[in-house]
Amino acid sequence: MIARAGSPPPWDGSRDREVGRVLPSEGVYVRRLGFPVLVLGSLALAGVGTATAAPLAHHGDAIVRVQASPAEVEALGLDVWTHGTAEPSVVARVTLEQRALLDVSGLDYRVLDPDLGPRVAAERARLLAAPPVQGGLDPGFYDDYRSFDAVISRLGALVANRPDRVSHVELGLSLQGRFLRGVRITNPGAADRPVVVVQGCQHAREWISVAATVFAAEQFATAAEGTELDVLLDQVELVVVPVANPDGYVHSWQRDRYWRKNRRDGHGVDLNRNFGVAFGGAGSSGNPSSQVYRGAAPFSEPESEALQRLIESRRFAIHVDLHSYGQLILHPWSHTRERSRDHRHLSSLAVRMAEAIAATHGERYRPMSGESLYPASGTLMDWAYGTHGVASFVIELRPRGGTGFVLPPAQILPTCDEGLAAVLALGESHGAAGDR
Ligand code: 0X9
Ligand code: ZN
Repeated sequence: MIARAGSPPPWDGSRDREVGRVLPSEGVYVRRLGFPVLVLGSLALAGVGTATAAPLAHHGDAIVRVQASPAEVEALGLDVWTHGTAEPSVVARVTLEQRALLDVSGLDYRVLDPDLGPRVAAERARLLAAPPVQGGLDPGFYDDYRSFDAVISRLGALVANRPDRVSHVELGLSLQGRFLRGVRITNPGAADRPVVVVQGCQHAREWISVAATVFAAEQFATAAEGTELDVLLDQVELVVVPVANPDGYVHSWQRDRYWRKNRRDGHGVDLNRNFGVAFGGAGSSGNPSSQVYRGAAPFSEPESEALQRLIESRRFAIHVDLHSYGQLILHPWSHTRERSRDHRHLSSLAVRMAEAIAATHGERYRPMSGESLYPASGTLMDWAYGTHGVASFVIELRPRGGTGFVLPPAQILPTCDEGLAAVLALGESHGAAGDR
């Protein structure tokens, strides 16, 4: 589907009932005096995405499994999607032009999906045809993926529904001026409860991480008195930030379903390589066109800086960074093979989360250290743990492989159940152990 000139772009969420702003394009917005101001000439800064540019069809893009290291596959310019856990192989997206490069590279590869085009088109058509989500706490919210504006609206509905328990957390603005917003949820009472932060969507295309974070916030926000979740809210304070990378998320809806980074200068920075522990090390790149481009310096991006400020604002006990895909629970370290000082504790928490997940829908999530999957430097998990002693985890949600980032909507709610089960297991183990 191509956006018609003069009509709202199909992906901006403007058909959703809004509490927040409608962003009619990817232009740079700033909030001054409480209202949004479009900065003229901003489209150049925003890169290729404009309100009227047609979404990329991804026709002819194939998914391949290459018998090689992530670094070798990255060097060919392919978009690495996930990694084999048992064997050194990489699943990557390859365009028709890149396929020729791959053919002459001498690397062994197998085609898993010859053409992503139909899947991308089907998802787009479905979202365009879907009825607009209703306001309030309409349960239909989880029937499909939701735009950035619909997510912001939903957070507003949570606050409106339980103002005694839920309040907004403002972390600042993204590069293009969108809200970096979360919610704080706790029961009235003591002010010094340990804080648990759950955040999603550092990576734009990982849409299920947005649904899962909103769902977790909502289950806690609306928990009835005396339930397990309510009792936990007497003991901890929960901060939930569903979209850590709003500009990338909007770009992924409007223009390129497989966009990963933020929108810095059009090429973007991988936020999860932009943090200040092991910045510049293995599994990150200094090449702006790389999918793991680390940026000019640690915290060069407003989005990572906002998360830094959040984590430094309080004594956080636990951090969960939701991603997709692969069905994995990763604990520190990400950047080095060395065991972390808390390896046994962190890996046992990861195992507990995996067990709690399995108990919901029988799905297996594999616990392991980040590095044993592949090295990644400058990650949020390593920084939160390494600098602030936060028990930090990455959960790679569904699917295990298959459809990759485009997870069928029927799997949204079950995956949300899994994310919540993991958070609950962590929260409870923390309450019970009382060790941080
Ligand atoms: O590479 C990342 O940033 C994360 N995976 S994703 O496929 N969602 O991009 C995981 C980082 C966790 N650390 C390691 N795997 N080392
Ligand atoms: Zn990710």
